[in-house]
Amino acid sequence: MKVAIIMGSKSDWPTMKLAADMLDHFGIDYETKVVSAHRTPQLLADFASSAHDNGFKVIIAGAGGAAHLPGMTAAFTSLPVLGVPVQSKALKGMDSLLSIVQMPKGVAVGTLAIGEAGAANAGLLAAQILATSDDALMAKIDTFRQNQTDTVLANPDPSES
Ligand code: RP5
Repeated sequence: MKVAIIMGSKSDWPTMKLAADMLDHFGIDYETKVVSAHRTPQLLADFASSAHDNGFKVIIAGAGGAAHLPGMTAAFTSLPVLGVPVQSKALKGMDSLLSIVQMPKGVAVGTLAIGEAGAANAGLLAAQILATSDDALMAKIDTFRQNQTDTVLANPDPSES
């Protein structure tokens, strides 16, 4: 497994599935797991501190509300951690975003957008990180981006479907 997709609760899966879908698109191996900073803190410590030895290259961590999972994961590993603020009911994900993005200097989390766009882009960014040492994967990402550009340019009229 090259990428770990962890999340604070099963309820995060409909959002975090978009990260998995993106990795599927590029044929990248990944593992998905519920790891909660608050409900299973020892599991988080064990998982994050052994992630490098277990072969992971990138960790995507999604959580909502008081979203400490990405930051605490980054505290236990030097692997790149991509944080996805899951949209919360009470504060629409602003709580998640601010909990994840304001890391203290010296411990980095790459924070993505709130919700599904952030999850999909976390998968894309993980692929781009892996592609720095994988030319075939870089070519797949170039193709993905070109297809996206071509689709927009081929459909310039916003009133047509
Ligand atoms: C966080 O609390 C999870 O990441 C989730 O977004 C939120 C709510 O969790 P549940 O109460 O739905 O399990 O830890």
